[in-house]
Amino acid sequence: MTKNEIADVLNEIGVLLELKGENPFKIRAYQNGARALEAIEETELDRLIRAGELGGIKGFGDALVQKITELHATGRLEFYEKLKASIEPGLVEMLDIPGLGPKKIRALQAKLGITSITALAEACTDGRVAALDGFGEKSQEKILAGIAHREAYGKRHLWWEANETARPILAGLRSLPAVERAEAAGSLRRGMETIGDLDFLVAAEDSAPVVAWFVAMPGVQEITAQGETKASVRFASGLQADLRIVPADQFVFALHHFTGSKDHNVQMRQRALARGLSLSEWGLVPAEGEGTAKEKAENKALRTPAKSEADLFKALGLRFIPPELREGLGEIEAAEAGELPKLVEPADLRGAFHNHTTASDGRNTLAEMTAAAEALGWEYLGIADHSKSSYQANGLSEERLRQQIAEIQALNRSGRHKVHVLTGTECDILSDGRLDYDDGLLGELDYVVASVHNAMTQDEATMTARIIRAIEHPAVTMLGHLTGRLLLRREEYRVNVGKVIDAAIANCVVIELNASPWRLDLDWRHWRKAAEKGLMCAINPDAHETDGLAHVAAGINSARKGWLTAASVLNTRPLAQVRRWFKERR
Ligand code: DGT
Ligand code: CA
Ligand code: CA
Ligand code: ZN
Repeated sequence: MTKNEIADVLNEIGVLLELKGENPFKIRAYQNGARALEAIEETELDRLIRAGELGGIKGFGDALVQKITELHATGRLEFYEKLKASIEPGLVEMLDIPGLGPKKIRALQAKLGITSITALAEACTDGRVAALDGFGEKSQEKILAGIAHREAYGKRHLWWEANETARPILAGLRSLPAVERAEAAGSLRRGMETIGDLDFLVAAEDSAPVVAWFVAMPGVQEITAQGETKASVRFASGLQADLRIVPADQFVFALHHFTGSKDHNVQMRQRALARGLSLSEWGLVPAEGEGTAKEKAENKALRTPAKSEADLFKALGLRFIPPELREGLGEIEAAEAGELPKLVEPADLRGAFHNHTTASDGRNTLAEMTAAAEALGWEYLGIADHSKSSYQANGLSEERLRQQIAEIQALNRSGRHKVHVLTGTECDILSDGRLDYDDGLLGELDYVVASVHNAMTQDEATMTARIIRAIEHPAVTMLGHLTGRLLLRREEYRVNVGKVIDAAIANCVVIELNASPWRLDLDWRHWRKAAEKGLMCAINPDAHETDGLAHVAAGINSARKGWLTAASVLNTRPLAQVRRWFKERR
């Protein structure tokens, strides 16, 4: 196990112990242990364990040393597994509800005997929760809203997580001898930010072994449908997956159909009809004449052949439309006119600006983040740790930020890495729109990302004015996660996005496309129009650990859905041009 995974387990032990009402000192020992672990380098942990010197670190007692060593060596911990098994699963589930921590959950259990979310919903509806000490009407309402939200959104899944599930399934399908072609379709292929279910499409003459393999995959919790050429399954996460198997000559039409979106499909069918053709999942055939679309498609003389989707589009007088654009938002008109943009691609990125280290709430050190960026082949890595008002995220004081600047400059001078590290900050936009550091310090940085992290419930006019005030500050280079949404978890701030975009353009301020799979903020639906008006984008992973840098892939999806080309994305440019852009905008 890596040190970050070990730290996750320690943190979770802390939460579970708190749920059990254990001694606060014991709980804090795990929390502190996790934090201390996050702050040391991976290689340092290996060395300490090998040398038997882990106990020398402040805060690591014998019990902790034993547990870390066991996790590091085996990836498992008996103590943790027993602890988990000793707690009602319903109590652990309640932790997902905003506003409910271990203390409150314990109180609900102790005073009202509540051990499940269903029982909790009932108690809220009856008003029994509001009557408890430390709860009240407001918090009862909030809990009920949280439960409703969980039900409404619990059915969708983050693209990133859905893709992690889909990848091995696709590889598995492709490795079956019976399978000629296999693709993931649906919203996953279109790069939507959340996914209802997975859709797999396979070309095979003999479908039985494919269905048999699919329903017997590891992790399948339930088989919800099973037929000769299709099947549906559900995983423990609640995510469902559909499989369809078609003959090879139908594959392209089925792939196009099941990629969607519905709106795109409807417009494509209308276009086909206008040309006397009928387009369906079975094929492209003449609209006139005897028989259903399916029967016609089975007649080789009638159907239009297509080896790839490009052939299908071409048969309707269109350029190939990338799946991300297939939302029925003008892509067909653009394809007809030959005006589809050349969309930004993963390989275009040369770095990113908004990343954290252990100096604030990141889990990897500056050196580790830099090495990870280098491994990705990046030319530059921007460090933007939290500012001092974000004390919950261990934001940097002026003194610590100056230290970090010096540390980064020394790292760059050392020539140890090919990647150049840029000095930045994720500076809080205070509730009145002022910034969290003075102008002198901000001026010492390569760039400034300004973000809202508190007073998130301001009304629309106040929030909009607050953000625009920050944008108008000459030191601000870019705006972080404009709306503050957390997908499936937290709504956007009330903010007039259009006004903020106009202000950013007027002040030459970049708006980031925060690529964290939980954020994808600013939403792709705004980007096409904004970029046409001249807004500059930066695809920022907001990485809090080395693995987080890879999240730029999710940002690329959203950027492509927003019709963005490399020219509108600042971090596709070489370092020298980025520097010039920073300088000339002032
Ligand atoms: P999701 O799963 O909710 O994230 O979204 P999709 O787009 O993956 O939708 P899904 O799984 O229900 O169906 C996959 C594709 O199949 C969808 O994008 C378009 C196509 N499709 C499904 N039902 C219909 C329909 O009633 N009419 C048309 N034209 N296409 C459909
Ligand atoms: Ca789907
Ligand atoms: Ca589906
Ligand atoms: Zn932030």
